[in-house]
Amino acid sequence: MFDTLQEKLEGTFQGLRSKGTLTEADTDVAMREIRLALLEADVNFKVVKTFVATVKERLVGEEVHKALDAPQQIIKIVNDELVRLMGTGQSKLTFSQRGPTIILMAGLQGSGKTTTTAKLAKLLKETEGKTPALVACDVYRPAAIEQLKTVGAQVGVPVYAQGTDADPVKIAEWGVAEATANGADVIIVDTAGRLDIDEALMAELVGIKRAIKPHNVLLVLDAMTGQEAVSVATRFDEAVSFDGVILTKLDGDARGGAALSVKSVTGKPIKFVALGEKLDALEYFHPDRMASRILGMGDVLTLIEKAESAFEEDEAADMEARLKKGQFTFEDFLKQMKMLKRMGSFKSILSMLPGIPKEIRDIDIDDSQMGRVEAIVLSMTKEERRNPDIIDGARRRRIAAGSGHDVQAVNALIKQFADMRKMMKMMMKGGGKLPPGFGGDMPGGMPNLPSGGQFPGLGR
Ligand SMILES: Nc1nc2c(ncn2[C@@H]2O[C@H](COP(=O)(O)OP(=O)(O)OP(=O)(O)O)[C@@H](O)[C@H]2O)c(=O)[nH]1
Ligand SMILES: [Mg+2]
Repeated sequence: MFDTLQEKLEGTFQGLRSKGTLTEADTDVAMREIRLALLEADVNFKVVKTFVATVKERLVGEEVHKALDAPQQIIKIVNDELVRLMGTGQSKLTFSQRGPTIILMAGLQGSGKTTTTAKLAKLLKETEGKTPALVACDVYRPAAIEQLKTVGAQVGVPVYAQGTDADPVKIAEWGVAEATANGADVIIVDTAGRLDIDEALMAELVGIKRAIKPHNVLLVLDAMTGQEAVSVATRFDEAVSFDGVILTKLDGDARGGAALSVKSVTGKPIKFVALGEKLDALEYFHPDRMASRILGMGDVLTLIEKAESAFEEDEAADMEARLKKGQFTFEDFLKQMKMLKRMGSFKSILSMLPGIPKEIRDIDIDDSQMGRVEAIVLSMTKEERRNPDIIDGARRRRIAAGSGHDVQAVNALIKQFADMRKMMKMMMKGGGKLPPGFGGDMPGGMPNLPSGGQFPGLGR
């Protein structure tokens, strides 16, 4: 699903992440790529235009978050805006307070109404503990009623049908009454498909709607039809007015345009998505999850969120200032370790970062090593942590004894720390940022983890 879009955006973000800082030109290129990717994914051009404008505006105006570097900012904003585009929050069905909840299904021929009717019954039965029933109002195709009976049986819900001679409006009224009498608390009415917006059939749909007063009119849209789906939605809305959309066939090579445009163009939320022919392939629609799926980087976003919450902005600014002056101390180091711990194990952090070679992901990083380093640093006095230069032989022996490690371990840690400080100072003098990668991207300069080895005491 969304493969092309995902690939394109992934490429764009990969390019961004390989840079430490972004120039205005970098950002322009990225925005152009995002715009093209969306257009190619068949997103309505007006939607794309507004989308790109909003992202740009936020990039310029946004208070820059300290814990995020420029590429991360863009990813976060694009993600936020994708979520907003598809609707904020999950959109639920309206359940009736008194009597059964009635759902009317509408849509073009072959969009997936009948299949989805059964899927929805199954979903509501299983996740909401409902007792659904189905009503067959498609009298134009003899096989349609049989089809609904078959899928209904497969999901274990009764199907109310009267054959092909009766009037669909009458069938709907009768079916709802019967199903109610028999104890159904959700009644889903399947209707005939239209090849195109057909006046007579549309009038019939309006008639059914008037007769049974559904709590939810759901439009079933085939995501494979791309932008066409959006114009279908607009026209259906004008004719019958619906409450929400079910997007089907998202498992195919749908380019995603419909998912991304329909809410924005019609104002009606996507309530469910269907991802296959099987009767359990229906899911509630979560805009946030869909955005991560499209960006193909749910994990990166999780990481960004974690970094945001773990790192106090003031702390970061403080640390950065000291770092620039070459005054990074064991105290700062301790703070960073605490932050790292809050974010999870080294390994889980590595696994969340994109672009980390597999060999490095697979390195067995022992978090207890971190514990050892911490123990040594904690055995230092405040004075020693602030001013490592005073740590002479006697002090080293005391620290070793206090931390339960030998003097060699203390020596190694202090040496590596000194090297790291020298390196940071050099880089800061060069006016540059720390090297890209996790460490370098964090203000305050985490030692550069992915390229390994620099973490004092880890012995690599
Ligand atoms: N791959 C895939 N196929 C689907 C999905 N939903 C429905 N289909 C298939 O699409 C075809 C049409 O589905 P139906 O449920 O008969 O569509 P309909 O809207 O009831 O069609 P009419 O009654 O003719 O208007 C069937 O072959 C379904 O199996 C989906 O999410 N993914
Ligand atoms: Mg059908």
